[in-house]
Amino acid sequence: MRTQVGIVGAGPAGLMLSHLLHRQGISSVVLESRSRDYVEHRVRAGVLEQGSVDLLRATGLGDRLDREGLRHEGIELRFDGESHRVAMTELTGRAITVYGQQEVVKDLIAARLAAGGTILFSAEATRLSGLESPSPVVHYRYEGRDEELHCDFVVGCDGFHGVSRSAVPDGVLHTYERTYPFAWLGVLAAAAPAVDELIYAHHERGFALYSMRSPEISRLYLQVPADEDIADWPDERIWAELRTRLETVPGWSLNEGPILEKAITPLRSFVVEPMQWQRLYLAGDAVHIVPPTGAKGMNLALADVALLGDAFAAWYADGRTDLLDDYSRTALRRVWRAQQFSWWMTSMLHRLNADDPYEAKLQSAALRYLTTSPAYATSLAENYVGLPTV
Ligand code: RFL
Ligand code: PHB
Repeated sequence: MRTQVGIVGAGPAGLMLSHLLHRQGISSVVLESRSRDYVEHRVRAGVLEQGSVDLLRATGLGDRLDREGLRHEGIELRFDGESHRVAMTELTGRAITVYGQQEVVKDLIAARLAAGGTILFSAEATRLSGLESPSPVVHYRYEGRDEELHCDFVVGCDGFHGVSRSAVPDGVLHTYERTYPFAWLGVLAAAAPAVDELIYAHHERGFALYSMRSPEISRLYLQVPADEDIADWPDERIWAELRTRLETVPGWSLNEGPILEKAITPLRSFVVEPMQWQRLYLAGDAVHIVPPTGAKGMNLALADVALLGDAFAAWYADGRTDLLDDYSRTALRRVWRAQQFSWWMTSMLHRLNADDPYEAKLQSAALRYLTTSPAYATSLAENYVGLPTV
């Protein structure tokens, strides 16, 4: 098979890139190791920055998003038995939209297939070759056979555990990394959210987050130790811990309901530089991971491929190489801004070290400062809703 841009991975990055290229008249094929049903039901991110919403709308993907997405103009911080609202829209003029990642993925798949696009599901890329030539190849397994996808460029959008990054020879890429001694236990529950806005709670037993997906579905997270086993968390234990960490404000209580899904995700900060080698471009979780506390992962994936869409358009229209050459440098500015913000939010809100009361005092001081200083609160707000330029 031959195409102009070969894309590995049908997450938000790969699908959005294929959609953007199609709008520029550039052909692409997306190879995805999982089934369509699997990727459309994988519960992950939920927060879209203003810039991501603008991109989805501008490219014809705003209909269901505008009907079902929940626009939020603030978030709530809970700590030391108090609650404080960060008025994001008042402070920045911008807002976030809560709309599940799997809904973005469903909309993108539907748009690509309606436009005659090619997404091969259950097609696992096994290796890349010829990246130094004008005609690189993605080798993949499909329906029990070894196949080849020949293209002009390969874009690795295959997430943290993908194969694309490893096609770059040793010594070219630099890795910057931090692992945290804790993870998030996330649940999806059939319970009406008890609030209109997200609650980020700092508690002596650990961080908790109250989020949502719709007027009927709540999404909740608990900080747990990194090596925690989900089998040790029966539903009743999860609700009890959520009540302890979130019901710290008089007169406020959670709505409970059947737990539909639960999983534990380790927290990690990770960046690989540069984001390109020869005819291979890397985007999204394949080259950078942020801890979810800043809600940046999916937004960064979309921002990367927005740059790539323009860069390929310039190359195919006029043979211009400047945008492709600048891709890594330009993308990394936003990546590192998000790294710093996500690390800061994570450090401020989690239980870091039980033996170090000094750290807990610093966290309280930072949280209190957010409630009294519009400048500090604006810094949080403008990063959270997404900076237009970085
Ligand atoms: P994805 O979504 O991981 O997609 C990669 C795709 O590549 C496929 N793949 C392969 N396909 C073919 N051949 C191979 N060899 C392949 N190897 C892998 C995989 O099956 C998959 O379909 O990466 P992408 O597109 O870069 O998107 C990144 C986002 O998924 C991720 O950053 C976010 O989910 C992170 N994240 C959040 N981001 C936000 O912006 N806001 C949030 O509120 C937010 N919350 C979260 C999150 C991630 C979480 N988890 C579970 C990791 C909350 C959680 C709990
Ligand atoms: C979510 O709704 O899944 C969510 C919201 C905010 C975060 C992370 C995840 O910071």
